Amino acid sequence: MPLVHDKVITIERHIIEQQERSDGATGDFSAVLRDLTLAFKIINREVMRAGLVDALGATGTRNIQGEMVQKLDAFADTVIYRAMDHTGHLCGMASEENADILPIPEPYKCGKYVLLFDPLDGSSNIDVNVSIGTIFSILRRVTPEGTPGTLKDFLQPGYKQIAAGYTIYGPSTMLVYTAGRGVYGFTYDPSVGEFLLSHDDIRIPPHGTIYSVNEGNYHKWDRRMQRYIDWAKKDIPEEGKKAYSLRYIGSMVADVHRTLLYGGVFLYPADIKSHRGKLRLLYEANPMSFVVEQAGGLARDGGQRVLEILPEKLHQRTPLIVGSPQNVTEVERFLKED
Ligand code: AHM
Ligand code: MG
Repeated sequence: MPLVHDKVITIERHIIEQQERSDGATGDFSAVLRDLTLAFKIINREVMRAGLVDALGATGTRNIQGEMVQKLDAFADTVIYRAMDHTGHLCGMASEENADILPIPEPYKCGKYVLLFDPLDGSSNIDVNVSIGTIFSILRRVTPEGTPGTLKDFLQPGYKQIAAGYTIYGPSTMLVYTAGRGVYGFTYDPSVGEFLLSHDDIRIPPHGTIYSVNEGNYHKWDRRMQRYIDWAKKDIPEEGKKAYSLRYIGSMVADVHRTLLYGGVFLYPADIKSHRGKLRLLYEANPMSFVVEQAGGLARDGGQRVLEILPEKLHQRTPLIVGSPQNVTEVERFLKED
């Protein structure tokens, strides 16, 4: 793997360097990120050997969304909780797999932050060996310190996130994060057990020629969304436009990661069956939108900036249009037409 630096930078070193550049940083927040990377390494180990052990397949129970819980989802959910519950930095957690807030157990101290996560996104892809990922979002609490976190601490708009990111378990495992000062990508080197900086200051291309959407939902979409997709597929010589390519993995982490690096747009629109789309605002849309915006992209719900949506419920869903600024603006142009 070619290194972008003349020195080898681990994620730990990078987090510390970022912390030193921010005024008044106490190190608590850096510790949260560092503790999280341990959980990601453990999940990565299980994902990588999932084919060898009896870890694949469903547990037989359904989660809060009514979907079958996969064994690895349950494992990842527990690993993150257990890696973070005793650190003294969090006052609560919330996961896509659990109906309610996950409290910090006695006798551990309640800290300044809350953590929200989707332990294994794209879990329907587990059994067919396709990339999956973990998504996380960190907010500073708004209720008094020292007490257990409440719903108020979690229901904050996305622009309040102080860090967010994802780990993608694919041909190689990568961790991509932002703490509000650019986006950085680290590739996991299993031989030394470290995430090493491989993608410094990621910038999304201003325009791309890939659209990514579950087009099987075409007939359930609003006609304006249908018109955009029809347009995306066309060669329009007088506009100098060539037909865009379609790429859809069905793992948001993988689809958005590709969009971040190659440009283009990822969409999960509302439809006549799901009026608010499919993706969860707090566990999926907000963290991925924060990353993409920090890389110079845009993230909208079809009417407003995703990061400005005021959440009302933990498991709230939102339509999502995220990617290169010019592509997202193109989609919005179609959505505004009659
Ligand atoms: P999950 O969190 O249950 O895995 O669901 C979210 C996933 C996203 O990764 C992906 O973008 C989307 O669901 C795919 O949905 P669909 O199968 O409707 O295209
Ligand atoms: Mg998910």
